[in-house]
Amino acid sequence: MPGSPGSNQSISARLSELAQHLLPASHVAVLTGAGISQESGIPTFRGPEGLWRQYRPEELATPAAFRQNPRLVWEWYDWRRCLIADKSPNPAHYALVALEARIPEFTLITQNVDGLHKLAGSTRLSEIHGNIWQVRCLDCGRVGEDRRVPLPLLPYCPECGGLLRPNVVWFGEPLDVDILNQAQLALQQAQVMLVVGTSALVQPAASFAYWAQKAGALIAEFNLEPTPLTGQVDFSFLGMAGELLPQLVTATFGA
Ligand code: BV8
Ligand code: ZN
Repeated sequence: MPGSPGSNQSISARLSELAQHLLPASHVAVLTGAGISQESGIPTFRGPEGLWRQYRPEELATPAAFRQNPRLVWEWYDWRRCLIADKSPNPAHYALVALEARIPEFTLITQNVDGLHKLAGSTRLSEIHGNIWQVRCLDCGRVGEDRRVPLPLLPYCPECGGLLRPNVVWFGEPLDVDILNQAQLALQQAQVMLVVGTSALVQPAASFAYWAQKAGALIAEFNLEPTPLTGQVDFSFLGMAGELLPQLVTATFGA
């Protein structure tokens, strides 16, 4: 299999091989995870310095945890918001903006809630797990942006006074059905799919590459380490997304 993990071709030769598939592609889908923001200084979930390290996801990123202890859950999200507030997109985010400008039907599906893809200028963007800068009212359902750092210990709805929650998808919560349908369509139509910086553990996002591959897409994974996906992909690039993705853009469209 070309460019597969075992091949001893150089990375630039494998990137050029992938570029030959990317250049003529009219439909491209990209899935990103926390790894694409790691070089911006935002800890990933499951890495050694991971966000989940201090806490277990089941303890915090669930509706039950919020019902039981909204203060603790908000403390964790507020700590993450303060951490993210002064971080900027890195070359990997900008490389995807460059691809979006050059590929007719480009869809970026992100699991990240940090908002860095939007900040970098991505517009064909689907934030399937929500956005940490948005809040949702438990009473009137109002969704709005709230960029206060820090937040009041418990934030309340400016409209009705109801308790606010982060507008993100927690474990055990379904993804927005329209967003999921849009993603599924993009994955069905993709000729090439890039999977960047995700441990491919959380469903349904971890199945997206299989869906695309079944529909005929060529799959390229970019990660620091192998994942459950690596054995199935057409190209596996082990390295920093902030280095590899700009090299892919240059290999495909020139400097
Ligand atoms: C649902 C938002 C159904 C909140 C997140 C048993 C089997 C299968 C599934 C389940 C199961 N039990 C429960 C489930 C379902 C569950 C699930 O998948 N659990 C897993 C843990 C087994 N899924 C759900 O609950 C989903 N909903 O299934 O609903 C349903 C249907 C109808 C009605 C009711 C219910 C909802 C899941 C969404 C959870 N929300 N986040 C928040 O952020 O606080 S998940 C969170 O982890 C992130 O959003 C992200 O999506 C996810 C995965 O993390 P990654 O992004 O992959 O990050 P990670 O740290 O893991 O990995 C980073 C990677 O980057 C590493 O590989 C690393 O090597 C690499 N990297 C690091 N640096 C770099 C790099 N790569 C390149 N360059 C670098 N520089
Ligand atoms: Zn309200």
